[in-house]
This record gives sequence, C-alpha cells and structure tokens, in this order.
Amino acid sequence: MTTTAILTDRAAIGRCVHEAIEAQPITDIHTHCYTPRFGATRYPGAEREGLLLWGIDELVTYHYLIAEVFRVVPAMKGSFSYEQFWKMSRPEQADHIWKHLFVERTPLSEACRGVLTTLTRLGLDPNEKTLEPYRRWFAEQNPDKYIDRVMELSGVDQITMTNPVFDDTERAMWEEDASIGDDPRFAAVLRIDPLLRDWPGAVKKLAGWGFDVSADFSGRTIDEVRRFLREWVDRQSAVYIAMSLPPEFRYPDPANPDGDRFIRDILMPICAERGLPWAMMIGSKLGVNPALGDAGDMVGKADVGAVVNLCRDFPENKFLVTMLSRENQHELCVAARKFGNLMVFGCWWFLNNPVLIEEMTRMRLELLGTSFIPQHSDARILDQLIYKWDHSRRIIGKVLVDKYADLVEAGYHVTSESIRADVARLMRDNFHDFLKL
Ligand code: HDL
Ligand code: ZN
Repeated sequence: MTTTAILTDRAAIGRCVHEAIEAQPITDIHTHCYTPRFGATRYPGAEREGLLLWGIDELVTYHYLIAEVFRVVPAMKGSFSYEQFWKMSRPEQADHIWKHLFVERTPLSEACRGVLTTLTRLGLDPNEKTLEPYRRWFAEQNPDKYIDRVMELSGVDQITMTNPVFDDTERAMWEEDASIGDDPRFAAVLRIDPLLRDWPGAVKKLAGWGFDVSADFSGRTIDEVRRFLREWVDRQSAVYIAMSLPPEFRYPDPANPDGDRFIRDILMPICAERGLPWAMMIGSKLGVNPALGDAGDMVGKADVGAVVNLCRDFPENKFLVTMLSRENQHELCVAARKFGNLMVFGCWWFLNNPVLIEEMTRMRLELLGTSFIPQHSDARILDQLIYKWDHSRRIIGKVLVDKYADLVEAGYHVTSESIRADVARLMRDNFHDFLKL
C-alpha cells in the first residue's frame, strides 16, 4: 500500500521525485530502433545484417560522434579525408573515433558521455584504451535478449519505431512479412517525409507501386494517395504518422500549393479518420555537409505560425510537434497554450543536451503544467536508450523538485501520490492518452 504523505521539505521531495522517476515505465515516443525481425548485426564489427543497430561499434560510430571526430581530425587537404573514413570498416571507424575522442581527448561532449554511461550501466569499465574488451563482451550477447536487458536498464516499456515507407529496403521487408513489426515491445510509425518534401518524386514512386496518381492531383490522385496511407497505416498498425520538415516549412505555403493540397485533402482527412496524430519534427536542414552522410544535417529556425495555422484549421486533428531550434521553443510552448490538439514533445537532436533539456523542461512546466511530453530518445542504436533516458530522467527530476518546492513555498500540499501521478503523465500517460483522444 503506497502512502500519501504531504511533503514539506526539499529533501523529502527530492527523494520522492527520484523514486517516482526511477520507477516509472517510460514510453519512448520516437526512436530509430527496430524489432529483431528487421535483422540485427550478429556480432561486433560484422556487416550490418539488418536495421536493428546495437553494440559497441554502432554506439561509437553514431553519427553525432562522426561529426565530432571530424572536428579533431579535420578532413583537410593532405591530411585525413572523408573518403578515407568512409572506406574504413565500421570497427576501424570506431577505433578511429575511440582513439581521438575517448583516449587522446576527454570525452566531455554529451554524445561521448552517453557511451560512457551506457558501458557503465551495462557493468563494463568505460576507461578501456581499445574497444576489444567491449567487442568480446558484446559478442556474447543475444540481440533479442539484449533488447529486454536494455529496456530493463532504461526503464522503457515501449520503443516507438520510425518506419520510412519510402526507404526501399525497409518497405520490401514489410511487403515480404507484414507481421515483421509484431513485437509487444515496439510500436510502428508511418514516416512519409517525401510526400511533403518532394511531392513530384513521391508521386512518381507511388505510380510505380501501382497507385493511379498524378503530380497535378488529376484523376483519382486524392483517393489513391489516401488508399496508400490507409494501406500502410493498417499494415504497420502505425500509432502516428510522422515527418521531419525543413525550417522553411510553412502552412499555408503559397510557394508550395501541392504541399498545402496534400495536407488539406489527403493527410488531414486520413489522420482524422484513423484518429492518428501527425507528428511534425520541424527545423532540420538536410545535408549541409553531404560528405558527413547522416552526420551532415543542420538546424534552422522555423515558423511556429505553420503549427498554429494547422491546429486552428484542423481542430479535429491531433498534432505531435517538436522543433529543432532552441529559438522556436518558447513560441511553441505558447502555441500549445492556445490549442489542446497540440502536444509538444521532446528535446530533439541538437537540443538533447543537459543545459537545453533543463531550460526546455523548466519553460514547459511553467507554461504548460504537466500537459506535454518532456522527452524522447531518438535512439538510432538500441543501447543508447540506456544513456539517453538515464541522463534525461535526472534532469527532468531535478526540475520537478524545484517546481514542487515552489508549490510548498506557495502553501500547497505536495503529496507523494501527486508526484507519482505527474511523473506517470509526463513519462508515459500523456502520449497514450493523446493517442486515444
Ligand atoms: O529525422 C529524424 O527523425 C531525426 O531524428 C534524424 O534521424 C537525425 O539524424 C537524428 O538521428 N537525430 O537524433
Ligand atoms: Zn529521429
């Protein structure tokens, strides 16, 4: 029987928040992880066998770390080149990164510290000078069982995937085995960026897949693209439909009437019909340095007005929104105050650093109470769930303690029961309740 104690001092509040946040199962609403049936690298350094990335060589070659290693070993004329790096095997790339970022320099960045936290939480010593001891340990792990271990250590009870239907490799996997996503630990998300980022190119692909569509929306285009979305939402049992959008994204956008028409006549009706949120991840400028591959994307300040217009014009639709620019965060919070069909989530990508997670969580609590989703991991490598949630839980907990202490100061009776209920909302229930709206 849990007690409902009224907490009056900061230390008691701190203990209660810490216990609640450590015990609270987390639904991770945005990751790039996959069920083992999408294929997992069998052992460290092996060629990738599929889409589920895990283990030390993937951890250390996370694209955030690739970007960072090219800062300390720049690709300049006559020295190390991008081509040389990309010609390396994944273990060789990992060795290069480990040497320069973890051995010859102090791994102070958040992406570096994340690897250390993960290794330590797995019971390994993060101070090794080479990756060999880790490779030996990971070689003994079974990917499917390892997923359970990572979920236990990270406290994540649902890993929400990102399933880009325009990715030929992944689409073929779904078409070959529609049950590939059936794993109670995971949920699927229909990711459809090209339909807004490149309508003509997307329409050409749909036509090639047998849909009767034209870029000028003539004929049965609207019905056929709706059919395409319905088919994939149903095949994946997708829990929401997602897009990453550039800083230039506008709605309405006189410069992109096709995009406006797709949103108005196709996406919004299908999302409303299926009760699915549209997750907009706004502010990613892709390929500013193409030589870096996945590490070559950048952030740009976007237009919150587009979100406001969509929430207002489509009151029956639900919008999950995260924005990549720090400068957009306050305005997005204020927009969420105006629209109950807008759920703000996460500290995305370049915002997933302690100083910004703290700033954003404090801002959101002060403007939105507990009606937001403070974090998602964006994990690309399964093991990252361990550090991304370890680091974020601590910061979210720290901010909550301050805010509860403020309430005690204001004479309010803060109870252990209310703290547990708030933490459940923030870390899990807000997402599930929003899906059911
Ligand atoms: O578009 C997205 O979902 C982004 O999260 C990208 O995957 C990005 O490369 C990333 O990994 N961010 O953490
Ligand atoms: Zn992502």
